[in-house]
Amino acid sequence: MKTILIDPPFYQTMGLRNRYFPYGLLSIATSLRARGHWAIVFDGDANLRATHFDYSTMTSLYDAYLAALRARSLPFMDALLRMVDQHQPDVVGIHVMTTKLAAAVVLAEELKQRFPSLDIVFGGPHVSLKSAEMSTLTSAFDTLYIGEGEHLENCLAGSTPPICRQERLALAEIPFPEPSLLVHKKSYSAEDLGLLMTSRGCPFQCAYCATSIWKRRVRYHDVPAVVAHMEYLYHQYHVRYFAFKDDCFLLDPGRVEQFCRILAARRLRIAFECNARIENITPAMLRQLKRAGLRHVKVGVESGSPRVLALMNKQQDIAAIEAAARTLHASGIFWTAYFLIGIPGERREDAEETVALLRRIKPDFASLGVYEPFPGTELFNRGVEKGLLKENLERDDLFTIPPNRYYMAHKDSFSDTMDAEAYRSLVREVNRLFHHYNRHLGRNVKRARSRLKLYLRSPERLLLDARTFWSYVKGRS
Ligand code: B12
Ligand code: SF4
Repeated sequence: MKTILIDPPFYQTMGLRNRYFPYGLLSIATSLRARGHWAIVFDGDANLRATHFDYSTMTSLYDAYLAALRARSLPFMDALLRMVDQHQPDVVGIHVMTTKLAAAVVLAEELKQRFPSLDIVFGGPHVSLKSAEMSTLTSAFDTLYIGEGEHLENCLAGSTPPICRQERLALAEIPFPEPSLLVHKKSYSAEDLGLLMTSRGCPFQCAYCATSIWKRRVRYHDVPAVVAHMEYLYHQYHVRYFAFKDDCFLLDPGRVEQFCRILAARRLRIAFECNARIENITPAMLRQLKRAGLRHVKVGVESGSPRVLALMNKQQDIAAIEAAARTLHASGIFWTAYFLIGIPGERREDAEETVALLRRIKPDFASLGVYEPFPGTELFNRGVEKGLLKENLERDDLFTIPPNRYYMAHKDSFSDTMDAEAYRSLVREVNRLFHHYNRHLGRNVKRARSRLKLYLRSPERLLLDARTFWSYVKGRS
């Protein structure tokens, strides 16, 4: 079987720099290759023409995304059509996240029009969560694939209904993604190739998070296999900085201890970052991780309001957040706190408590998310019940509504506690405060120090970070 797997362009339509490579698609391609099939990955967001570097301005760039969709002129379209023509694959698989849904639909339709007999498969989080909706938006596909795609060849076209369901796979049988299968391999920095997922699944159920696609049981890759793959990327692709994007990398202390021990024994000169939950932050664990190369931890703080934390089903309290912040500061490791505002039920006072918490815990970087409803989340279901959200999109929405406003039942606000103008002005105000907070010189120096080794090895990263920082300062001053 010959397969081209495509990540639809999204950031590229807005000139934004993308980070990383399409991990899930590369995992599928690598698995297919291991069983003797031919497969490559075409990344429609490969960084060939980036002009913007500040993601916090993304919502203001959505007009460019919508314009590209309406004109049906997506970046890379010609190159992609040429590639399909040249390789004549049996299957084209398209990755669909909710944010990229419209681009995926346009891409599939253009491909179907040009190559009517091509077998087109849609897969990815949005398809796994909203397969019934997909059929109402377009008919330019042969199969909707629900679940993990590594065994794609088991799903053949012509099945009725055109839906394939894959049970969860044993991670021991799934090889790590092989970068040489990326069509645009030269457009990634060594750091971009350091993206790694060592587990799948999360036992928690935060109400805004779509991790239900993985179910709650956590599956792990064996630690020795993880370190062996790091070593491979180190030697083959010169990766010196790894980003572990596991939902909760520090969940199992025994596994973390094993990871640090095996990694230390390999004596690689690397650094890494990971995501963590508050309750997994302990001084002992941070000490061993720092010795192993941990330079950046990203922690979900989310809100300073106990009421909103409960609405989010976050299962953490303010005292625990403050204790973890003290531990992180004492460790000297650079840390980012993620915050989220604007969920249904949140009031202005709650957002003010979040800003007050930010000022008390003083993370090295404060990332602010503004609520966007994603199908498959508890907040989505509650929003539909309350009449704030509609259950399904209509085809027109794809070309007229920016992705951060998908599923809104009423124009302009998801809020049931504020009118649209009050909601908008709160978001603007909190955004400004966070932006101001992140411009602090001392914190930026600490970030640069945490990336010193990386800069010494790859000076172009320093240039890129400086450019990102500058566009951040310039864009919002
Ligand atoms: C790393 C990551 C990112 C990276 C991107 C990395 C990359 N290029 O791969 C960055 C930081 C850029 C990112 C950004 C965002 N992300 Co993100 N991200 C993740 C994370 C943590 C891991 C993704 C991953 O590699 N998973 C492992 C692989 C193996 O899984 P996978 O990609 O889903 O692919 C598997 C299956 O879905 C399926 N599959 C996927 N595509 C296809 C295609 C075919 C044809 C087939 C057959 C099967 C198939 O098979 C794959 C292999 O098993 C996930 C959470 C998670 N645990 O998955 C969130 C997640 C994907 N992100 C999410 C969100 C919301 C976002 C943002 C919108 C956040 C924001 N507000 O800005 C942006 C949007 C990005 C965009 N391009 O549109 C949501 C998606 C929800 C949804 N309904 O789409 C997730 C699920 C987080 C969550 N728990 O809610 N993200
Ligand atoms: S936000 Fe993190 S901890 Fe919560 S359910 Fe999602 S992945 Fe798990």
